[in-house]
Amino acid sequence: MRVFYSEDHRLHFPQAELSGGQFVTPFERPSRLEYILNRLRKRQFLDVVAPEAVDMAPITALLDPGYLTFLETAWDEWKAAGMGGEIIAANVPARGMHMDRIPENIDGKVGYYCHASETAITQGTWKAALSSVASAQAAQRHVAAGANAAFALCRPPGHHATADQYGGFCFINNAAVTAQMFRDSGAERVAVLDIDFHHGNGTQDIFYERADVLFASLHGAPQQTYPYFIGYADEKGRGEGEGYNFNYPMLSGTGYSQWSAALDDAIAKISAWGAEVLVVSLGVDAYKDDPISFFQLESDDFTDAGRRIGRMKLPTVFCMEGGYAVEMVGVNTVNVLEGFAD
Ligand code: Q9C
Ligand code: ZN
Repeated sequence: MRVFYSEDHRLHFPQAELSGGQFVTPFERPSRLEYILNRLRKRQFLDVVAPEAVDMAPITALLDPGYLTFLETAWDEWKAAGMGGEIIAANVPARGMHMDRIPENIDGKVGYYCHASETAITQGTWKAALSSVASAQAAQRHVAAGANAAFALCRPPGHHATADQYGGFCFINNAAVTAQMFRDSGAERVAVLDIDFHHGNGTQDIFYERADVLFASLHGAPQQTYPYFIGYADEKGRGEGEGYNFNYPMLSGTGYSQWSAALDDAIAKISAWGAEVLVVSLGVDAYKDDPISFFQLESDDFTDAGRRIGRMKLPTVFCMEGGYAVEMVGVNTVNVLEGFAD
């Protein structure tokens, strides 16, 4: 399986994440990818290539152009306004306020385009986010050209980013861009399967009213974890999209028997629908020792999950999402890929 990876992810390394009332070293850090690359090498995934330059056209077509301009210019505006440190959202539109009037002041704009203040923007964030989506695009082209699978080793991750909001360590929704590119290259039915521990709110939102991209997500129940305000089982899509969104929220302590039953159900939905291609939002934070999650998956369970996904026999792009038990993030990620290829 070919792996697409850009060194430019390093340009995004915030010093601080607001976590439990304190600033901590961000959980989403560059070393995550070192562990994954080392494990790939060890397990003979030697076909690792840098992506070509990002193709902006499918990104501006799918996402909000004002949001993209904001991401591109936010750092300079923040500095020009005389603010130090890193960009952190402090004021967000809440119940009873205007949701659709964009402030002029950069501090206000940050709140408008952000949904969770743990995620900081730094000088290199925009370039890193573009390099991340470039890997997803290269993986999509590789599979559209006939490969049966590819792994986009994306960082920063993407599934929490909507068309016009960042948060949850995500800025550009790599999996959503990948799915749309499959549609543009002729696939009629594209499925996105999100096995990251957290609900893929961004991907759900982008395709919520569409019947051509089916979304299924296995995740921690929103009453117990981020993103808290979305991810319930009764969110089934809207309008034309009704019946094409499947959420599997699960409570703290969930182990592989329950998790894999949800996976099997999602796989059955995707297969019954007749998906032609699959995009997997591959987070491995369902692991038992993940520092910010509460499922109980063992490393071998990831191999088994990959095997179940592989039995669909669909052309597949894996996009890296979360996973923060840094020593094991490599093993668990590569286990999914090995199970898939079995
Ligand atoms: N104090 C992904 O896995 N909450 N994003 C962090 C830590 C946000 C996770 C809580 C979690 C975002 C891609
Ligand atoms: Zn996650």
